[in-house]
Amino acid sequence: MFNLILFGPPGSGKGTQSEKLIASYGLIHLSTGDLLRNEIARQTPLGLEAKNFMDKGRLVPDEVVIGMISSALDNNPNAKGFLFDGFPRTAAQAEALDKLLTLKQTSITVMLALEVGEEELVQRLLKRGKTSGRSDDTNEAIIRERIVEYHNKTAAVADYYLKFNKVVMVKGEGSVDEIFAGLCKEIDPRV
Ligand code: B4P
Repeated sequence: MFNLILFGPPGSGKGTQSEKLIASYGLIHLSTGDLLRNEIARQTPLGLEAKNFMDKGRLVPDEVVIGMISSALDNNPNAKGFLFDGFPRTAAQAEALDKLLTLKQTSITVMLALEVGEEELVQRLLKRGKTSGRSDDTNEAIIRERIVEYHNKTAAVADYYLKFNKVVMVKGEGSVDEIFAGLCKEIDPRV
């Protein structure tokens, strides 16, 4: 199996590039952000709990997202590989993911980490906020809080995979197609 983590700060292009990558490589796309927004849209108890955190720019509790990913893995027994988008976001989530994949006799192949400067991130998210209807994209203070959460809790996830020599940095600024080409260059020799 080929299992890819697409990593990077909020607004770095994970969702944008994931759409192109799943079309090219036939991976199952697991985006915790999309799964959570789906729960919110359906007004489930999990969604109502998650919304409280997301609207403030905070991460949703680990047990909530780990449970969602565990179910999603079980629901796709014949996948040829997974693209994890926005997950893991904490060291605890990374450890839980490794355990879940070990149970399935597989592991993470590589983490591709998109590098984008902070002001570019803020501008991209504010621009998306004008049309997306996403409450976490419209307020600059909340966007900056998401970036603080990233530095405090999520950046450590790259350190976790660095120990296993699985992290590759990829330039995340430029056109969507240029960035996609940079990602494919790293994936092609590994699939
Ligand atoms: P996510 O849904 O994961 O999304 P995101 O951080 O907003 O960023 P993404 O990286 O996917 O966006 P993209 O750049 O593609 O998270 C939302 C929230 O959910 C989190 O804050 C958290 O509360 C919660 N959550 C999710 N997963 C969690 C977890 N595992 N644990 C705990 N909480 C979790 O797009 C940004 C914009 O940039 C778009 O408008 C796009 O068009 C634009 N863009 C993309 N590429 C560009 C380029 N090359 N040039 C210019 N603009 C570009």
